[in-house]
Amino acid sequence: MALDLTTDIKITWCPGCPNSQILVAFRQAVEEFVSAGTMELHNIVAGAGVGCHGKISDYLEVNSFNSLHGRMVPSLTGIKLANPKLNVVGFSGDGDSFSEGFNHITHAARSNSDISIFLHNNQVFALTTGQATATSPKGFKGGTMPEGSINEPINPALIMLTMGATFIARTFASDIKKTKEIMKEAMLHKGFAFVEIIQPCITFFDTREYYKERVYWLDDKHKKSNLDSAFKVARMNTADKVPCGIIYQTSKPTFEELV
Ligand SMILES: Cc1ncc(C[n+]2csc(CCOP(=O)(O)OP(=O)(O)O)c2C)c(N)n1
Ligand SMILES: [Mg+2]
Repeated sequence: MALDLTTDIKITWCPGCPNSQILVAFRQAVEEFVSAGTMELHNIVAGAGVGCHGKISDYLEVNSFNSLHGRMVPSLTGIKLANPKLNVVGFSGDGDSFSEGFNHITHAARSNSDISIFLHNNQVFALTTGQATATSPKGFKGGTMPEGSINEPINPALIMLTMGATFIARTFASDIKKTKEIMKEAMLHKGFAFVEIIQPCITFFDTREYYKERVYWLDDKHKKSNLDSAFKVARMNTADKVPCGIIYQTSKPTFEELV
């Protein structure tokens, strides 16, 4: 019988929210791993932060939990350390990990903890109705910044590269197949895997057209093991084009192996 990862809980995301596409991509990734015998369902743990993205744990029939806002990453590193057999993934938000919990994600990347983080980057605090986060563009107008954000945005992929993450990718939620494939690569990677998922917030910051025009997929010409090329690509999302795909991948001992 096909694996059913749906739950009875009513989905309360706005109709059309790309969070649903991320949910489908992850369910498909897990279904494929389990049916191929690559992973056992009871060995998968999915943590979630606080925000619209965090509701994903309610809609997944896998071992899952909600952390405190910004504190999901250290919970995951603890889980992985306690039971290294587990495949540990976390769904986070740009507010959750790049405003509130910034110290946790950077240090987990630095120590190469063997977990995967899927960042729902909608460039806004969505659940609390549209304030600017650390990834909102300069000039972004929201409840707390009616005259426009005065700060330059943080570039998550670039930060992760700088901090030493060993797998860094960017994907666009509307491409479910590519998102699923990248999630699978991240979960198979040994070490800290970071996936930035561009997830336009259709209610408070609708960037669907903006990204549709700019997203392109890296091809074989991009050497993902080359750090200089990775830096070049990671920086490019402030320009007219937004490169997606696996930006960087390397191998080094994990936190769990070293402690
Ligand atoms: C410690 C703490 N600070 C603030 C909040 C209020 N809060 C709840 S959700 C949220 C926004 C989350 O934004 P993000 O992580 O980007 O998730 P999104 O809703 O955009 O998916 C905030 C600020 C909280 N619950 N806990
Ligand atoms: Mg957000």
